[in-house]
Amino acid sequence: QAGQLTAQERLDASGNASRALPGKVIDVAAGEFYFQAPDTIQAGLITFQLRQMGLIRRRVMTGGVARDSGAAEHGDPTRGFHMLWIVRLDSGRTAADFHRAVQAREPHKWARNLGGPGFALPPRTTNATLVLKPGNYVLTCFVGAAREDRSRYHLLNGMFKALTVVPARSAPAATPKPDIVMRLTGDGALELSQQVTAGRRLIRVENGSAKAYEFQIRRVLPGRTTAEALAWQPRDNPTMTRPFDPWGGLSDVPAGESMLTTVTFEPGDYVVGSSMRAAFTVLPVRR
Ligand SMILES: [Cu+2]
Repeated sequence: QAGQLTAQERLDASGNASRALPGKVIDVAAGEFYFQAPDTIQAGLITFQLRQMGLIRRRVMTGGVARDSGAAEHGDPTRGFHMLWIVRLDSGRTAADFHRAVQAREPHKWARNLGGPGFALPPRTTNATLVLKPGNYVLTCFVGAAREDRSRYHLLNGMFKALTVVPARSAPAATPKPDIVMRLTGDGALELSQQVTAGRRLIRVENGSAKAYEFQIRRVLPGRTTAEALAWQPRDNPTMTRPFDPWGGLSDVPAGESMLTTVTFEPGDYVVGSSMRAAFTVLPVRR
């Protein structure tokens, strides 16, 4: 589908959009099964920008394979589907300790999941903005964690990378004020601070519930309806073409916390919410 990209998508794909993202922008590329990212960064306001570099990107760019099955390979429907979680480690713990503990199914209270950027159909990228203190971190992908077959668990397949955050040499950038606040309430409703108009918008996603929240933005495809997008389930895949494109979002917003993400909306219909909770809200975006 490469020929159908908008000018904005080409901008996003080329990385030029990172100039408009808050704080220091850290580019993270994800594929099977690796992250490419810096080893060391300075503390402060950081935006992680996640690019898909693996099989799903190759398939979308060549356009030859059905977009719906773009992440599937070897019978694994999420093999090429990657998100980023930033995990903060207590002092003295390493990324190798973290990997070992997960592999051995040992408790690891010394590792705290901060969330991160979610998935968008490439060449679109996703991003998450947060303030990082000096310390040891791990960049990882928890896709496949819930599956019985642990060979499908991306972290255990090597998708983790140590990140050291060192004290900053200059004053940190201030956290910018969001354009829109989307708040998940304790009863699972998503409340928006205002209507969304087309353009680049900084969204603060607040999780007022007691569980981590995967936040997804899906753009309803032209000719398809929001009702179809709301009703669609992954199991519909073989019989019903996916009625939306994954447009952006966050892998996790921890319970009781919030996270910032910058999203460029084109006019059209979107649904926002979480497939983990089977709860989506219709979001019409006008000029
Ligand atoms: Cu992954």
